[in-house]
Amino acid sequence: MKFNELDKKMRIYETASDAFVLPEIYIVVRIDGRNFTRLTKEQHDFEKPFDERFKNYMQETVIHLMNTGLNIVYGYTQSDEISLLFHINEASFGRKHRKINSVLAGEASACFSLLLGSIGVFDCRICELPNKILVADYFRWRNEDAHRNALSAHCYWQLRKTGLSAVKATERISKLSTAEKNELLFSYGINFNELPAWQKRGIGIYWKEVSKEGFNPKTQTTVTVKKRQLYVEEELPMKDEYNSFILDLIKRSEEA
Ligand SMILES: Nc1nc2c(ncn2[C@@H]2O[C@H](COP(=O)(O)OP(=O)(O)OP(=O)(O)O)[C@@H](O)[C@H]2O)c(=O)[nH]1
Ligand SMILES: [Mg+2]
Repeated sequence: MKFNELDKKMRIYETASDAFVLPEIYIVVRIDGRNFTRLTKEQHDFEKPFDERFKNYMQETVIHLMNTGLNIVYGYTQSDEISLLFHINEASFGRKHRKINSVLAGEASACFSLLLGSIGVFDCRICELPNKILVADYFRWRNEDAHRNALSAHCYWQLRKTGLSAVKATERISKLSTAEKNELLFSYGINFNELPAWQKRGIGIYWKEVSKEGFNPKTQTTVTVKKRQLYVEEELPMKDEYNSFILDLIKRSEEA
C-alpha cells in the first residue's frame, strides 16, 4: 500500500471522534488537580485546610495558562481547580475538545510541577455554555462551592485538632447546618466572616488596560502606551454581585 493510501485510511481512525464546540457557544474549561488530597496531605505537607504557598502555585498556573496564546477573558481558581472562560470568538485548535483539553491539562501540569518541584497532574474538561447568563451562573456555582467547602474544611480541621478521628469529624460535620458550622468555629474563637476572602470565594484573574510611560529613542520623547496586564482579584464579590461582575467582563471583552 502506498503511503498516501495508508495515511488516508488510518487518519479516519484518528479523527473519527474529533468533536468541536460550535461557534457562538461559550467555552469554559475546568482544570482539576488529580489526586490532590494525597498530594497535599501525604506527598507534601501543605497547611490545612488552606496554604498560602499552594494558593500561589495555583495562581501562577492560571497566569501561565492565560499567557499561552489563547484568548482567555477570565481565569478563576479555588482549591485545586481552575476555570477559564474563552473569548466568544476564540477559534484556536478549530475549537476541538480533544486538543483544548489535552493542551490545557498539559500546560497546567507542566507549570504546576515546575513550581512544586515534583509531579502534579491536572485533568481538563470543557463546559459548553449557550449564553452569558449561564456563564455567569457557572462561575457563581464554583464561587459558592468554594464558600461551602471552606466552611466545612475549617470545621473539619478544627475538630481533627481537638483529637477527633477523620471518620468522627466527617460524621459530625455532615449533621450540622451552615449556621451550626459557623457557631462551631466561633466556639474555637474563629469568625468565619473574617477569614481571608480567597479561601472562601477563590481568586479571579482578568485583563486590565493600563497606561505606561515609555521613552521613544527615535523621537527622544516620553510616550504613553496602553498595555494589557493581568490583574489578580483576591476580594471577589458573591452571589448576584458576582454574576454582574462576570457579565461585565464578558461585555467589555466583546466590545474590545
Ligand atoms: N492542605 C491543603 N489541601 C488543599 C488546599 N487546597 C486544596 N486542597 C486539597 O485538594 C483536594 C481537592 O479535592 P478534589 O479535587 O475533590 O479531590 P482529589 O483528591 O484531587 O481527587 P480528583 O480530583 O478526583 O483526582 C482536597 O483534598 C483539598 O483539601 C490547601 O491549600 N491546603
Ligand atoms: Mg482534584
